[in-house]
Amino acid sequence: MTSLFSPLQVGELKLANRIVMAPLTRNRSPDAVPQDIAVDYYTQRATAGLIITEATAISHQGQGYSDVPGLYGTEQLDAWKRVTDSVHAAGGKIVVQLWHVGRVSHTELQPDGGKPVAPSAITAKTKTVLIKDGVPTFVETSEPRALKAAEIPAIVHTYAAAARNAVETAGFDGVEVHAANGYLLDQFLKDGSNHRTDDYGGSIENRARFVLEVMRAVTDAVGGGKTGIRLSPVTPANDANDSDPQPLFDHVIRQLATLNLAYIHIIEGATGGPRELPDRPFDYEALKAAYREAGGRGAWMVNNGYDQSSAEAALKDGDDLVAFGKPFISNPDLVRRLKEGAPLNEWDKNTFYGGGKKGYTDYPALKD
Ligand code: 8OZ
Repeated sequence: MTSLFSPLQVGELKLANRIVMAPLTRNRSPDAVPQDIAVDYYTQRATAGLIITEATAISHQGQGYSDVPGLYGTEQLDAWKRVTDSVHAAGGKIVVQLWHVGRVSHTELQPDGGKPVAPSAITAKTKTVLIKDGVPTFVETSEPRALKAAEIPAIVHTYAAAARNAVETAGFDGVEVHAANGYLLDQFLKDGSNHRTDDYGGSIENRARFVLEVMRAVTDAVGGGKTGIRLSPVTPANDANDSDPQPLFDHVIRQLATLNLAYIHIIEGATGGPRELPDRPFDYEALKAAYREAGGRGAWMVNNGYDQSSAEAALKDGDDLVAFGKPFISNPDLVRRLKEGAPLNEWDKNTFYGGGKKGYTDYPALKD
């Protein structure tokens, strides 16, 4: 019988179990460079079937928070290589999450202090984090400017270049395109943030064009078997909103089915909140069925507030992988703890974002 501890071939990746470490923003990379403590942090968690790194900017323009890592400079790539070498030596698999925040940014974080970019010049009703003198401070996001259609091909190219560098230079086993949580690609998908009247706005086909161009470019660069995508059909995170998400994501998932992806990663409900939202209903089973009907064979990964018993129930319902977030922050050996039925360490949310080892690499593993 399949359990969380059964291995699974996911695209080109052979995973030891079905327990995935979800991407978790930790704001401990000054100048966008992961530090030595990041090597320890990820290595401590290498028994996860798959580690998905924290969201990692594909370009300076794609940055929206202080001290989040990047993939666009030699020093960043070299630092990530130390992480991947160490995770591999510990027997783990690790993919990097490719991130462009779009309008969820601040002029202070942008090249030359410019406006963040977005599908339309609509400010997100959300906050970002600037770290000042080591203290994380929440600030309103800045007013963005609408991207010109002529600027989009360069961003598509930047995603592909980041993917290629991630695999060829930084040694990642693959990449996950972050198309969730109200960031750039999600902003294009959803009509609350996309008011464009060109080929990238209006109809569902037009709003989905950008993310599908990115997915084709990334899979051309590194192969579908090394590529996943994260979607969040109804999350309100970062002011994301669509008037009719079911047909939108039905279209997206059917197109993705043609790309031979390693996996599809779905955030159910509100990111970090309830999986069911009464005012934003969504049929995830129908989404999965549409993917399979359209020929999609990638692994189906679910995320958001799962525990061991709901995760086992998800596998029974035909999901393939379950991503755990906060439990992995406080339990480096989460896989072993679940397997042995051992108690879990509690997490301290005061040390989620920013800082050093405390709340990062000092959560204890079980003793032998
Ligand atoms: C928490 C804080 C900052 C960013 C996401 C990348 O929600 C994030 C993120 C989460 O996807």
